Amino acid sequence: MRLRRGFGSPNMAAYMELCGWGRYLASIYTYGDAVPGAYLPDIDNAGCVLFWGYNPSVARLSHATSTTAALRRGAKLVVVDPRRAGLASKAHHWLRVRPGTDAALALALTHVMIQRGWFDADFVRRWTNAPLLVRTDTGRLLRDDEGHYVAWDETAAGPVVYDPARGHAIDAGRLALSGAYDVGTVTCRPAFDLVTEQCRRMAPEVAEPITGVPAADIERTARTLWESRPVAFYTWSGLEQHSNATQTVRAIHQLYALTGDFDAPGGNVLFPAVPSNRIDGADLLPPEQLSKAIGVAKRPLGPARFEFVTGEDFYTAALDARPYRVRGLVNFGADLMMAHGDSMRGRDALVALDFMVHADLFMNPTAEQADIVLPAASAFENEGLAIGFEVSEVAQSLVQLRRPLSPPRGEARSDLRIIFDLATRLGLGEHFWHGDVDAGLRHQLAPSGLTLEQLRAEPAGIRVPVTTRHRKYAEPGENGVPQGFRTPSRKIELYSEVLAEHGYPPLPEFAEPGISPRSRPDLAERFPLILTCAKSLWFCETQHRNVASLRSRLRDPQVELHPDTAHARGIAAGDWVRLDTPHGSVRARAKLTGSIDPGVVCGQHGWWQGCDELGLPGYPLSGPGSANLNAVLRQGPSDPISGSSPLRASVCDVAPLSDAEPTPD
Ligand SMILES: Nc1nc2c(c(=O)[nH]1)N[C@H]1C(S)=C(S)[C@@H](COP(=O)(O)OP(=O)(O)OC[C@H]3O[C@@H](n4cnc5c(=O)[nH]c(N)nc54)[C@H](O)[C@@H]3O)O[C@H]1N2
Ligand SMILES: Nc1nc2c(c(=O)[nH]1)N[C@H]1C(S)=C(S)[C@@H](COP(=O)(O)OP(=O)(O)OC[C@H]3O[C@@H](n4cnc5c(=O)[nH]c(N)nc54)[C@H](O)[C@@H]3O)O[C@H]1N2
Ligand SMILES: [Mo]
Repeated sequence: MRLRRGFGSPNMAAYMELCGWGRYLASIYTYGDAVPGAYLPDIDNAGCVLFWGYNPSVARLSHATSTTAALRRGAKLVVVDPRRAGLASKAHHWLRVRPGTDAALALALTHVMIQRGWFDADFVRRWTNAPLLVRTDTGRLLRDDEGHYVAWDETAAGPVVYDPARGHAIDAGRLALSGAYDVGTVTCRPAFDLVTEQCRRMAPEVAEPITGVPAADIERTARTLWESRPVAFYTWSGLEQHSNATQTVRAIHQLYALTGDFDAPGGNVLFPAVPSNRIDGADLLPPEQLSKAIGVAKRPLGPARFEFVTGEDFYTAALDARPYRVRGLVNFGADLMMAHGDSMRGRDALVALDFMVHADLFMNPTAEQADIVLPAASAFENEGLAIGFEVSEVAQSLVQLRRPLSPPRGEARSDLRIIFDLATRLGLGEHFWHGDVDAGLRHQLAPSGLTLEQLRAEPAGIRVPVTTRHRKYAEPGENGVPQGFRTPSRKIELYSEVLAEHGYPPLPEFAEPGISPRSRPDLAERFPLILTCAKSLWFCETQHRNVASLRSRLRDPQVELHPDTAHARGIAAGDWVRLDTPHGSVRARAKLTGSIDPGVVCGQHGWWQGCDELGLPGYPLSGPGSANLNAVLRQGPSDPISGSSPLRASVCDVAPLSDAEPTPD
């Protein structure tokens, strides 16, 4: 980031829109902070853990371990996942949602909570913008002459102004959450009244045929969420790779706000951090470069606002010169072609570049397109500084400078070394401590009070005591007014005026996935099944198929399907099958599982590499013999806010691999 900004580019290309932007943007426009990115589930103290599109048994073992401990002490667990994966088998409620319909489920749960009074009305009045009045004529928040918000005082039966800088003029407990009120010539309703109405339209009986989750389970789950508070939640890539990703996570945030557990013990808490200096060069990018971020015109609230370019927009810039032609790429590790949908368009985009550098441990399909490949040393060959380990107060207090386990091989250098040397040769040495990596680390560490020497002497790490403060939003800020949240209203914004101003729905809504049997009946006959995907326990993303000890655990790409779906197509367990989408076919072995919906199949991305030691094949990037799921998925229609690609709710069919198509073995 520091090199990019020092160089002057506002364009960071990666794949955060496939596992991060949806929830980040949704929470920035709701809480003003990243939830769960920064506000993490306090699983150790939770009464109920909610995992939504997240399988920590594969993805993050520390969360799985603490959840198992929480279950042992009597906490409840709710898992929302189309598959009965990981902890879903231990969950009190496992909701088998149809891929991409999670927003409908969240709205239905919220409806039950509101209707039954299973929500923290006091918190909602005081800390969310639910009491603010919305004009029925324009659908926008009512403002007084000075531009301040207005709410309705139930006791005085009249309007009352809310100025974020001064706080509420009256006790917020008096503010109306429902009803219609005439203010001057306009009829207005508290935002919460609109939330209630919106959720009522998605009552459990309505949501059942959309989501596949029985109405009675929705009712029971809502009860558990309320009765087992505090609720701690986490969402991840199950919700990200969708055309409706941001609104879906907004709907979950709305639900979560109703519990009142935000930043409360056992809820989602911002754990303190050991103080350190920022080193991402935030001040180095000339401000005028920001408006040149690729994608900022198309999605002004999206990743480009934060200097990230989505894969889709990157390819379009490289191939179609929109908004301008991208000519060069300096890439550290990212296997863009394998990671993004439409791998072949990705290859064409990289080919169209004038110049590309790639730093990696191994050659991968993306690296093959580079003009220069720089060999990077692995994490195990480098020193690694970590200031805090995210998941709990205890983990956050640890600072570690990990020792290398062995020297780098050949000409390989650490990424830091490569970056510092590149910077120096580009004339940016002044921003890079003149090439001295240790000096950079010392700068980063300075506020912690620790030195590199102390850390080198204690390779297991040193603890710097930190203390968690809860409900920081209630702490007094200027003039003794509670500081609230980092949103325009300083409240949790159930109604987002920012979204409304940019033409997006101000309240979370469900939109059918862009490619599904319901939204594309024209495709449904030929491709009747819904295709989603999930990570593998044995490999990280598109890596590691070359490592014999891992590949021996999972030799071939897999697709999970229901036995009825398989039998109807003459497929037996372990058979090689052809996975057909509107964009082509790839192969995988059938894994039968009775717990998946017969209309849903789950594939794996990332298969390209062979394993010489086991004599197992690699697979072409696309075309006959390919096992690359992303060759037959597309980057659009993407999420209008985050630009996320619909990799987890598209359509397909499955067929036995015919004799004319030889299997890899
Ligand atoms: N072992 C291992 N660990 C990893 C990784 C890895 O590749 N391997 N990758 C790392 C990275 S980069 C990331 S981003 C994280 C991701 O971590 P996770 O998000 O936990 O990873 P997944 O298993 O892909 O997805 C979680 C669950 O989402 C479900 N899912 C699929 N579609 C939907 C849907 O429409 N709705 C809902 N509610 N659920 C759905 C899947 O069935 C899956 O069980 O893992 C990290 N950790
Ligand atoms: N269909 C589908 N597509 C997906 C996903 C999905 O669930 N389904 N998941 C998406 C997600 S969440 C992500 S994060 C992306 C992952 O996208 P990828 O880019 O495939 O990520 P990785 O496989 O983790 O690593 C890529 C490269 O980093 C290299 N590498 C490892 N360590 C280092 C290092 O220390 N330095 C350097 N320079 N290189 C290193 C590896 O050798 C590898 O070549 O894929 C996305 N694509
Ligand atoms: Mo990811």
